[in-house]
Amino acid sequence: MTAVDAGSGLAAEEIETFWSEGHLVVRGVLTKTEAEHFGGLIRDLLPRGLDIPDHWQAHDGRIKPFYTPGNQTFDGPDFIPLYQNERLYQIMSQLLGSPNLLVRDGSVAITLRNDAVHESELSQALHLDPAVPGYVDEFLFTPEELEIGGCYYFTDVEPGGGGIHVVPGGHRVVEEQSRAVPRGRQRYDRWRKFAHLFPETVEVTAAAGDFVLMHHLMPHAASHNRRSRTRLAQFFRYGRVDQPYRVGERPGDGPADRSFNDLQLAAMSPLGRKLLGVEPW
Ligand SMILES: O=C(O)CCC(=O)C(=O)O
Ligand SMILES: [Fe+2]
Repeated sequence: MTAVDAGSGLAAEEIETFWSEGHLVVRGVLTKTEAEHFGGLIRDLLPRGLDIPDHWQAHDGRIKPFYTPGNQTFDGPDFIPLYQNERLYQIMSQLLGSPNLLVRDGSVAITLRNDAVHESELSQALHLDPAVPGYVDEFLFTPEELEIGGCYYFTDVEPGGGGIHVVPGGHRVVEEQSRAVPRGRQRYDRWRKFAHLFPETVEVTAAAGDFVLMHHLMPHAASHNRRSRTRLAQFFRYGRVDQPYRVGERPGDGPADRSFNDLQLAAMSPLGRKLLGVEPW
């Protein structure tokens, strides 16, 4: 598994690895203390009585909390530092070729041990989370269209520990397969039924505080956690402010009229205010 230290931006060969593999582990974006802190916030989302709210999702030991019904974005004041992390921002702007970025998503996953025997180690269908709305016929493959997402691990994820699965180089196959036909964005039922193209996947193991970077056309899926340690993760996606599609149009978008209260605003740095769209770049 390719991994780099987050001390500064990525080196030229690390950037090359990201473009060729479509994923990269950036080590130590958070300190161990920070990872423990944010992991604690996620543990605290679980109701003390362990009754999983009706509006949350729970599949095969993977619990997906919802902040409010229909809304997976955890962007309360305590979570704001993760959106505006300086090192992650630096890396994202290197890869996206612009300092002027926006951040979205903020969904959380808690993957508990699951001993059930399944045909596949994946607990989700292999899927893309593309930054291109489903009604669009063609991907543009421009830097403006690109989104780079991924997740923080707040716990150490060892093999079989519920790590996200990816397909090294899979984003390039998605591009080739889309370019090969007219209306490539619509291929394989809008790129929702393509698992047969990728029989092999790789689990991304990493440590608490690492960030798993992923190209938005990277095929990926959650996996069963066969270990005692619960996997805690939170997902973020960065794109350029000149992205052709607006908030509210793309898969995974929340409502277009996103607004923040005084406590959220108080937690935002000058960078965070721009990344979260409160102030223009
Ligand atoms: O939890 C994971 O490892 C992956 C989750 C994911 O890709 C999703 O929910 O879209
Ligand atoms: Fe996903």
